[in-house]
Amino acid sequence: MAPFKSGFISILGRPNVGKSTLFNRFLGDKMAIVTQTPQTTRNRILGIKNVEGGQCIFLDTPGIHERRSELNKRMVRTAIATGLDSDILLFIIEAHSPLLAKDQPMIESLKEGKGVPLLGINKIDLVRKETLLPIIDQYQKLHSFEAIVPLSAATGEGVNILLEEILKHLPHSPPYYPIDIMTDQTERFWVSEVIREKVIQHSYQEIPYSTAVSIESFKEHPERNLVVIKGTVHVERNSQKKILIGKGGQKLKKIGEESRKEIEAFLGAKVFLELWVNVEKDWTNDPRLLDEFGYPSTSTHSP
Ligand SMILES: Nc1nc2c(ncn2[C@@H]2O[C@H](COP(=O)(O)OP(=O)(O)OP(=O)(O)O)[C@@H](O)[C@H]2O)c(=O)[nH]1
Ligand SMILES: [Mg+2]
Repeated sequence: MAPFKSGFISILGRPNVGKSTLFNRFLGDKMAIVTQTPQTTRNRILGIKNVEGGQCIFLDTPGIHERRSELNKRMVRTAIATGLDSDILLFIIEAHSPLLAKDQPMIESLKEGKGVPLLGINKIDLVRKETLLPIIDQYQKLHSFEAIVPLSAATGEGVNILLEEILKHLPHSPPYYPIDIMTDQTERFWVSEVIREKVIQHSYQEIPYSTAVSIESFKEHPERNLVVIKGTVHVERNSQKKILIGKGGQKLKKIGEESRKEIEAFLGAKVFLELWVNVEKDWTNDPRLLDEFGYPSTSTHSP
């Protein structure tokens, strides 16, 4: 019998290329939030897929981008540190807008990692197949990728081929996690992320970049199959608070309703969700608030 394989696969790339969509597709479940707005993912998110003879530990990461605020810096540091520490570095680019010049520094900064580099060209559902060859050619020259796989995380096309490549390059190792563990994230974190997703989907312009969600209380009442959750959406300015609450509180109500439905389905319980909006001036540059809201500075392997 072939020896067991297990290892860590980091999914890396610029914002909005479809890393979280692919992560969820690999895992067959919504474990990371997805929006049409760049810079959605802010933490490294771990998801485990057990296959015959192997265990893949996928790590979704924040998109690598220019660093403006302290939050941006911490997000990018998290992505780089995760990449440097993993067995396989899965870079993702978009088929319809490959940006070699912007991907180059990102790939350079991760070259000192010990992991096997793979490239996934995502969103092929948006392009004609003949546009792919020149992209493959360009990226092959950029780095010695062990495999380059065109795919669509949205439709699933090519995802199994990519999974086979991952399994091929996964190191021999006993499993890192017991078979019944799917993630290391808490229910509280997942709930805060779902609320943040709805906030982003319902807000415009600069607001998505300025919101954080904290869960003040999470009380389970098993006898009534009920969970009572109190959450706060933090924004940076009063004007943002106004927009988020909306006329007569309509927008916040809609965000709350959509979040509640999804949380109920996930927890398999009735949920009472209370949401508040709080203004924390310039929290995206405040180290103390960043720590408090769940974006600690990762000191290892910083670029
Ligand atoms: N057409 C198409 N859209 C996709 C595909 N994969 C992802 N998307 C869309 O691209 C957008 C961004 O997807 P995400 O998965 O959030 O991207 P991300 O790379 O995780 O983004 P950040 O977390 O911001 O770095 C969403 O609107 C997705 O629905 C794909 O294969 N085809
Ligand atoms: Mg993401």
